[in-house]
Amino acid sequence: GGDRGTILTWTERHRGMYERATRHPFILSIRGGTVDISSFKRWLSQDYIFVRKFVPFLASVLLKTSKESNDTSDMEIILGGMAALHDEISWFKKEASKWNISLFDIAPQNANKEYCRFLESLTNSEVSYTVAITALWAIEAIYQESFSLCLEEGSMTPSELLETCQRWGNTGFKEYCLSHKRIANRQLEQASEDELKQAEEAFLRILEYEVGFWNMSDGDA
Ligand code: HMH
Repeated sequence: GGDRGTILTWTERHRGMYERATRHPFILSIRGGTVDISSFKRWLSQDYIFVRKFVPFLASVLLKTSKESNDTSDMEIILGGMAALHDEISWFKKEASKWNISLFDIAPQNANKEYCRFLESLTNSEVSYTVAITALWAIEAIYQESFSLCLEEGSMTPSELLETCQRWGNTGFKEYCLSHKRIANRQLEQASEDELKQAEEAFLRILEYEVGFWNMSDGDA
């Protein structure tokens, strides 16, 4: 806790796991220019399924915001995320057609199913706004950190993957993630011990699910 913020304390406490989620071999292969395109296509297809399930999760966060937040600007931030998600779904369709992927007949893999089931469990009205916004921050921040690595100077990201990396690696998305982090830290500052425990637990589970998600790109998962 304290002035540094709970999120920073947790990312430091679980640094190893955090780095496994944000510097996964799949991401490093994009960054290094050696990515296997069939891995990329597998990731893209699975992520489309995930993003569709992410919509009701974000809607549940919006609902919790309206009921539990004391700061009216929170709602605008989440609502902005909803608009961005609408755009994202169109982008997935366009990107899939660029790679000749049909989005209609994709079977979700187990790691994806488990992650989506966890997302659904977070939509429960008994899950507090504090826990939900912490989870939302973690889910978005992992993608933001991962894909921004692929845009850093010296990275050798293939040009046909730059648009994907910019989708989550751009500065606007970084700002969006920082807004979630600020809200989460503010909520966690006032949270009970029990709620803190639940939020940290959700954070850890998300790190594990994200690693499992990246692992699917490998094809043997
Ligand atoms: C698996 N995690 C996964 N997919 C995403 N699109 C994001 C996070 C970010 O929205």
